Amino acid sequence: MEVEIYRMVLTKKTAIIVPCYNEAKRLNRDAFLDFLKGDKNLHFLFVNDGSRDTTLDLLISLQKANPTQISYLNLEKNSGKAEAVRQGLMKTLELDYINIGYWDADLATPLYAINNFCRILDTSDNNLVIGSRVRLLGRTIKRHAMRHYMGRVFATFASLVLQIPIYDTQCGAKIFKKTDSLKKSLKKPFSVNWTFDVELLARLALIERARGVKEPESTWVEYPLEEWADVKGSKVGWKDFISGGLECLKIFSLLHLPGRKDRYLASLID
Ligand SMILES: Nc1nc2c(ncn2[C@@H]2O[C@H](COP(=O)(O)OP(=O)(O)O)[C@@H](O)[C@H]2O)c(=O)[nH]1
Ligand SMILES: [Mg+2]
Repeated sequence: MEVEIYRMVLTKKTAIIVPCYNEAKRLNRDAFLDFLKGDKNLHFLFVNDGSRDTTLDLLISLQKANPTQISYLNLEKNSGKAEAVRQGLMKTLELDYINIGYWDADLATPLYAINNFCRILDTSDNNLVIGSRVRLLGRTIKRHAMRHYMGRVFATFASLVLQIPIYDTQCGAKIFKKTDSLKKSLKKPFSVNWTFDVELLARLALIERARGVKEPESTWVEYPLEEWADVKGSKVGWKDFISGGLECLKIFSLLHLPGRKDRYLASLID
């Protein structure tokens, strides 16, 4: 009994989008179901991104196992992670949630970090918590060396494009407070796919600055994760690193070429 009380974490109403593309083998059904027992205010919205395996069947069975806290959205055609996450976020923005985020299906970031992120959002003025894979003593960040170094190059580039000193844009664990700026930043499909996190942050920063909301530096928090692990079965490879660099250049052009920024901003807030 005491254990149950200890585990019960009452976050404000939170919805987490879990994008799924061919995740039938990797998705840990029990981990999601067990985690929900500890927080009745938490909801998972799985987005099946046109999977060609039995992911949809798995999501249907998950939803049946806990219909009040699990739902799914089925995209018939594979649209990429960016669009899958955007569709999921837009769906939950229409509903009554205070915190809205996304989490990779492979649980590279363990689910318990959701509690830590929400605690920050629920007890501060911060409106975004970003999972950050920083290798510090006492933390367990298991990342293949090559992916780590490629990731560091990319993250440095992304931070320069954003002109925000952010350490890790690419970790698939982020939770936002529901705000009008977030809604506006999801209005249009992203121009990029794997680096959509960078474009989403760029949009949020542009919109918030235009509205005179506090600078992102003072309302966003990077949370150094206690644990993170590269999970086998990633579909991201060398080619994606190169296309990620090209995508980042595209975001750079949207933000920094003369006249583009204003047009880009107008397309989001009009
Ligand atoms: N590869 C891939 N992943 C997708 C797609 N749509 C959604 N996802 C999800 O994006 C998340 C991250 O994928 P993963 O292959 O683990 O990428 P990595 O962790 O960056 O190596 C997982 O939850 C996938 O199921 C897609 O079109 N392709
Ligand atoms: Mg992964």
